[in-house]
Amino acid sequence: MEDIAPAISAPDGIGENKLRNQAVLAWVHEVALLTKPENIFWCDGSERENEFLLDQACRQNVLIKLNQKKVPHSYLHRSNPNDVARVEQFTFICTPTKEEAGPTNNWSEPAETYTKLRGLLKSAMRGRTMFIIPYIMGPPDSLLTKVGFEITDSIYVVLSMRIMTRMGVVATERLGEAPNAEWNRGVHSLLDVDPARRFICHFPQDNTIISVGSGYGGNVLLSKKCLALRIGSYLARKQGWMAEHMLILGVESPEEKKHYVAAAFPSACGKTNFAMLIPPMHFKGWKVTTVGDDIAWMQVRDGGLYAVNPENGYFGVVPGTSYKSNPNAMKSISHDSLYTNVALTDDGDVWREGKNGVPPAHALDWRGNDWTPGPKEQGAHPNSRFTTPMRNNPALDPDVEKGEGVPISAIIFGGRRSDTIPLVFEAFDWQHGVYLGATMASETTAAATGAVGQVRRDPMAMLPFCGYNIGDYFRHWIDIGKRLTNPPLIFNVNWFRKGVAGNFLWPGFGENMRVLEWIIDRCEQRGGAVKSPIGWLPSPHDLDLAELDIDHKSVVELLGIDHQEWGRELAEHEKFFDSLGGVVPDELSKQREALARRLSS
Ligand code: GTP
Ligand code: SPV
Ligand code: MN
Repeated sequence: MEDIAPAISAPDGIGENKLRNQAVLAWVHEVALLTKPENIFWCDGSERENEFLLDQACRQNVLIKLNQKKVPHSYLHRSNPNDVARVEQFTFICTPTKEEAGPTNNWSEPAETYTKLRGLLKSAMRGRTMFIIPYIMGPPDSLLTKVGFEITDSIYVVLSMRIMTRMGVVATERLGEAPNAEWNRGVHSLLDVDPARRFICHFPQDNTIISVGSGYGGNVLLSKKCLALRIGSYLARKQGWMAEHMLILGVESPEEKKHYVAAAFPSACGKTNFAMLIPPMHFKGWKVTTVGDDIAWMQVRDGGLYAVNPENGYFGVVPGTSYKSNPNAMKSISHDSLYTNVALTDDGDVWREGKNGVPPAHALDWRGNDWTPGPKEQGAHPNSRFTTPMRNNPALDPDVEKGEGVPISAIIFGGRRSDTIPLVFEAFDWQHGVYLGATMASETTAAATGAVGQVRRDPMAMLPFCGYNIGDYFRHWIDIGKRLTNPPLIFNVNWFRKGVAGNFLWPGFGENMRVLEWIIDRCEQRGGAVKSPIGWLPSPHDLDLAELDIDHKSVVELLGIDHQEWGRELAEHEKFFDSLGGVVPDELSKQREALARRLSS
């Protein structure tokens, strides 16, 4: 598949500049002088523009049109096989000092890095079209909403950004002409898609992102991890709000009492699935709605925490998504969606591992090679993704556009842990909750390049996404807690605990409603729990397990605390804090000591 498409000539009325902000115009001019594109295409976000670009992308083999009867208005993209996931080792935070980036980030000196990137970008868009994408992150009427511009030479990026953000005129109008308005500068070029020239660089002080050498989602849809999380978290601390790697869901009881919950799970650990949960039959009258599936921007108001989803679409994991596991996602991606790196059936449909039904006898795999089902090669890449507008989601929350956000009753941390961590438990208070987040760990997944299945500490699921010193980030969490007179309760969950046979003990997906109900009960001060050394734990009868096919022994195992495992866990917490070289706030070290005392008493 061609990564790099030749320049596009647009018909009249498409791709023309209508922007009047001189600061943006000057920056675009400067980037054009450096990258020397064949032409410049200003995106307005219109339907006509989208149709034109989709058609061009198909002509250039950047997209393959799928069977329009099976998946209407949907397309397949194949990225370069060397470029299928986020690249944490090539991701940099370029603050004036290394200390500002902190112990968990790759740091690179700003002036040197700009020089290096300018060298790589020199004439990089020769013969190509330079697209300018104006976009906003957040509902149009939110105070938290940010304006961004992404310059890119990838038509796939343009088409994806149109789904993932509110793009076009809405952004240029919001920005206006003020020379000192706050807006994010994003520059992306595919270059030659060579891992040796792949760098994702953030300059928080300049509100600037430069990404080169990749065409894969998380590296190039600069609105998402780069702006909404890395630059976002930096701005959030400075401006007194929070930018978190969290889903946001609404949960309504049969009595029509509604709560909102935000949950931070690391990449490919279940956020999209939890955000789209459909309660099992037994939970008649309960309803779960999605506000967001990946990112939450939150602010303190009247002593409570309020969240908005800055995004406009979902960039979700395809493998494992089926009518059994996630019907809302299946309905969402049944039309008007982009698929990246899945298998293509002979009749123009998409296929991937974990889809219901029998695999096709023959297909083209994610690389475009002939493929037949078997144990050897997977048809879809494990990190294959869908890009779909949130408005496709049948369970979309009605308040998703509400600028003031939705009130958060509970925050949940969770990871992929085969052992040690119980199905669910509750922190004693905010600071203990911050400790749970700061010490959480998860087995690595295919969402980033590198080894899969290794337990690593991933504080608040933000290890790859915190745009500044993690010690200051922990401090920010503690400080936010001090401003909350009505703080959300904090919980920890683990859907992935395994039995001795190596099987998941918990059925997960829709059945996670049983855990969610307990969490809501706790928020309403009626759920039962026992005090344990690690926090408030439900006993088996505190969870509603009616009509669930699970044996009592598994439930006891799921909720159990193994002192030997916790001894090791505690040692890992200490090792992790020590590895951060003294930046951890005292409050959290004290939490660790208190945990140690509780475990040994
Ligand atoms: P990112 O988009 O990378 O941030 O991922 P995410 O956190 O949104 O994860 P997602 O919901 O896409 O799930 C990732 C993988 O975990 C998929 O293959 C799911 O099928 C699987 N998964 C999600 N929820 C559960 C669960 O409750 N139990 C089990 N066993 N697997 C789950
Ligand atoms: C993640 O890895 O957490 C994702 C996918 O949500 S990406 O946008 O590629 O980062
Ligand atoms: Mn994510």
